[in-house]
Amino acid sequence: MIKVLNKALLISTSLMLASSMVNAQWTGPKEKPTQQVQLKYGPITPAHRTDANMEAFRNYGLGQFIHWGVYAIPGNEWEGVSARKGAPASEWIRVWGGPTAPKDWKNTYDNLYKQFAAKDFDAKKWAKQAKAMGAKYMIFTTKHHDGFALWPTKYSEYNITKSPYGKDIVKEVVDAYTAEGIDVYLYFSVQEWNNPDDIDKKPVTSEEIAKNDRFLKYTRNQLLELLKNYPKMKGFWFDGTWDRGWISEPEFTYNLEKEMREIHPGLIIGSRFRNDENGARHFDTNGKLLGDYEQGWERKMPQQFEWLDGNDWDAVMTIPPNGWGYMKDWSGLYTKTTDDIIDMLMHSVSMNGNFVLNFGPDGDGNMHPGEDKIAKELGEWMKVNEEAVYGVRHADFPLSKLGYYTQKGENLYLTVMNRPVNNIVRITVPKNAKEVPVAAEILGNKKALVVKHSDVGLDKDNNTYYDILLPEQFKSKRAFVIKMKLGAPRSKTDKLMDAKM
Ligand code: FHN
Repeated sequence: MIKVLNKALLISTSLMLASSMVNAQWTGPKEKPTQQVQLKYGPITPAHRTDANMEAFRNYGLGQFIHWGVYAIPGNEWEGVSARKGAPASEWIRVWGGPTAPKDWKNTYDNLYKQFAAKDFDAKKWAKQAKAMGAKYMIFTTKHHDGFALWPTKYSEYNITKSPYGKDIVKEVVDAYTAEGIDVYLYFSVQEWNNPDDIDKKPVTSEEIAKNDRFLKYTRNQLLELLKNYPKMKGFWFDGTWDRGWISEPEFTYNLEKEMREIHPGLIIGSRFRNDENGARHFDTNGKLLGDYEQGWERKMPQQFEWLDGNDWDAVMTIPPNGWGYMKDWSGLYTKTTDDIIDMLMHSVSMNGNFVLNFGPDGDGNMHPGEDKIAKELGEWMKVNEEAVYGVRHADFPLSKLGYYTQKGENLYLTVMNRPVNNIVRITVPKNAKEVPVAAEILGNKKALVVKHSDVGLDKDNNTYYDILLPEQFKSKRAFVIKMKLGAPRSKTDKLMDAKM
């Protein structure tokens, strides 16, 4: 019977995930509504906030996500049996169903907090590692879908004070990262699997209405508590807001967003917090972004800059294909390499987004050795190349097959992912450009590179070309960055006779 129920839950969970993917509009160009309607619960903050907090968000470039909670104890397996085929992700292990699920698993899971001793947890060590990796902000799971709060909340018994660890983990994280100059954002799942008041449906009966009301009140209390307890935090990273009870209360969530912003001026909230009165999420019925940045780029990358429609955004990424919480066993899975991560980081920043790399520490508080390796290698790369990552913007140059452009004022950066075999890095520049590459060097190697105007003379071509010559003896095992100085063109692009056809 339990197995049947587990299976049903797993199927409904997968359907829910699948349907949220189908409804998602962020995987391609967004269709703009043809008409604008009057809305009561549209955006609260102006599009493209320009205050200091939002400017800081725009300049982060690289962030760290940490998923930590009682799901770290099993690490996607239990008593030698893997949950890989039975749970959608390691931090979703509570919903493990099907033939491999342990007997009475949910009950076992709900008692795991009694083993959460976190004996090696050292927030300062995590923060130092994040700093060395080059992260400028971090997002920390205060409470995931299982409902276990890592702070001593007054509003639920299911919290860290009941575990053997006992101390306020959220405070330790906020303090340690802030001390390292890394801004902290609090991840908060609205949906709670083990909360009987979370009905995950539009309430209809008086009992459902009472439950949902209690659940909304409880969520508000916890959020205001987090704001009060951790005033150094910069924003919330919401999740689980696909909850149908939550979606059914747009007036409540609208007022709550206003209230939180009043309590914590400058607060940054992404597009996952709430929906409008028609249930539109991320973007309201008029196509306007709900929140300060687009928060739908989870394990995905925009192919075209235009898809982003000028919005701020972040991409959050796992190292294994999926699985945000600790996964003991990475064998048989493709785990992203440091080169993959550098590629996605530069892809993101070249399109005005931040890239956030996820870490899932084990139940003792240690990062996975694979995460340690990537953090170290990425940090080494960032040390040399950070100038092409922090505070940069999309560069309005034709795309290069060789890598990603970023720009800061008169400096244009090309992160070379694909080195040409002839060592000639060709930069395509519109013929009418007022600014073209006039000098170049490789970051980490101050020697000036030769820059030549190569007016190839292709008929009907709107572009001209600048060639940067890489020294043959220059070797690099990873992507490298060419920093170019932009200036007025020093040579003319010849107007040739059009080819007669
Ligand atoms: O269901 C969660 C998942 O476990 C994880 O926390 C990710 C992180 O972005 N968010 C949800 C899925 O969108």
